[in-house]
Amino acid sequence: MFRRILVIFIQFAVIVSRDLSENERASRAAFIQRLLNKQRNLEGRVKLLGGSNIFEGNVYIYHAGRWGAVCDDSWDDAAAHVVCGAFNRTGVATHGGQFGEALEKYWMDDVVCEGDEKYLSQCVFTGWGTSDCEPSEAAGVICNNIVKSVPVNIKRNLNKNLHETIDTRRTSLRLVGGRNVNEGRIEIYHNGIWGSICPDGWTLYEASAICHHLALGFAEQALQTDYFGNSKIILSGVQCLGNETNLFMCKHQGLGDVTCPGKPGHVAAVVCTQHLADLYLDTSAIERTAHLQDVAMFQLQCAMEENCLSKSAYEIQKTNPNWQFETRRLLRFTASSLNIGNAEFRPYLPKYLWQWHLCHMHYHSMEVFATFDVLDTNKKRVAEGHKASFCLEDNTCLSGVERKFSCKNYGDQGVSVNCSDVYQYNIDCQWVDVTDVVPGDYTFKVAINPHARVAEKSFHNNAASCDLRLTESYAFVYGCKLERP
Ligand SMILES: *[C@@H]1O[C@H](CO)[C@@H](O)[C@H](O)[C@H]1NC(C)=O
Ligand SMILES: *[C@@H]1O[C@H](CO)[C@@H](O)[C@H](O)[C@H]1NC(C)=O
Ligand SMILES: *[C@@H]1O[C@H](CO)[C@@H](O)[C@H](O)[C@H]1NC(C)=O
Ligand SMILES: [Ca+2]
Repeated sequence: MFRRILVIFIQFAVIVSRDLSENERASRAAFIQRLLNKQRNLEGRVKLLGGSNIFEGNVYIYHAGRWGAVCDDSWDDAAAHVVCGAFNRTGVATHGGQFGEALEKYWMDDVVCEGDEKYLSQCVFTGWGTSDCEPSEAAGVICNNIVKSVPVNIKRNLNKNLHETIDTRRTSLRLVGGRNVNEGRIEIYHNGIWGSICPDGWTLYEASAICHHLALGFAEQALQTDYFGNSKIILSGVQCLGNETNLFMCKHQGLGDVTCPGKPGHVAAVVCTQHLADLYLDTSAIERTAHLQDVAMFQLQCAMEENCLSKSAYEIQKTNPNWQFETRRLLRFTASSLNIGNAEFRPYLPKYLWQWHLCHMHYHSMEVFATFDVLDTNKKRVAEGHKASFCLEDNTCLSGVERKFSCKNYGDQGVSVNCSDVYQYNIDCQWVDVTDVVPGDYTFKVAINPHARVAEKSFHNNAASCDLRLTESYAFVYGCKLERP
């Protein structure tokens, strides 16, 4: 029966296409054009499904003509911020298919956002369709009811230094509601009242300025919570670099009667400590070891699985039957970081969430531990390599210090005080794929703990910004300066 209908349908279709008039042809072409335009307009769009309204649900993103789900590995509130930003709202992340299993194949995995990206596709992720997640690992968001008055990316430009808008001699700061003097919500005294700080965009950078200001050491946690109680919010849009000695050196958006997106009752809070790790990136090791190497793609299969090559490599793999014999040009270098703090550096994820990577036969404990970028003179990124921490361990230690952390046998991961975690230039993925970069002068950037996921005493020694001269045959990296990621 079905077959018969099908046969009739095909005959019908053949007749129709044979007898198309010019007009019909034109209208059909227009229809296809509209379809293609629609696909192009939808590219990168997100929608939320499975929630009780259109502002919550599992996240689906449109790419290359179809909708796909997002896996919840590394999914957090910064990503939710980006998704909800499309509705001019803020939001929180949900995990483990809170709104049901993923209904489509995964388009994205290991998504790491800064929070101020305009589109989800601008965040770092493993690459379109590269995911080994189960349908139960769908990532979702719950966007808040509060409509943001100003989109995040515009807000950043409106910020002013706090010391320009307040009389710092009549303003003070205190922690309230903590279990001890080192923690609590932050209250600021202004115009005769003590008020709280809006927690929107509150990170370890802002928390660091608070702990420095109050002479309580360093920021261990930056919290957006009502756990320590709350009071009227009188300061919003606070943005710090993290090295300020007091809050007044930071930027802010509103003071007094302010609007604050986010969960009602939640305010900015901190936990300060005297004991923290502090990774110090060795710039001389980068300058000394950077060099080019041409490698055949058949030697890079593991690296391809871990997404360590640029997009063109994956296109070649798809379109060229002899892709194994193509070569990639890699800028290899050694990244070494010494813990100069007074506490161990421990991975962001607890051990049970570490991922076993079959190709390299070890666990990954932090999704993005380091980022490497090549920027042109307009600061446009022309090549990037992002690398999960293969494994954090004590590779070398100063004399008299014993190695404690080792990656062997599901060992504990971390970096001890006065020990270095070293990624030698000759290990897989310790490179930037510069195959598509034309010779010229560039900036080469390396950053460790780039999203400040793990607390450190200072983040201003976590990144190196270097000059890179690329010619047809060699690479020269020089003039590295330490800075914040
Ligand atoms: C978000 O705000 C911008 C600027 O105020 C506006 O142009 C845009 O239409 C708004 N979007 C939504 C979904 O409300
Ligand atoms: C903080 O770091 C920035 C560079 O990231 C620098 O320009 C500034 O002077 C530093 N501020 C302090 C107080 O050290
Ligand atoms: C680390 O090295 C510094 C400088 O060499 C030294 O002052 C400090 O005591 C060492 N700390 C530990 C825990 O070994
Ligand atoms: Ca550091």
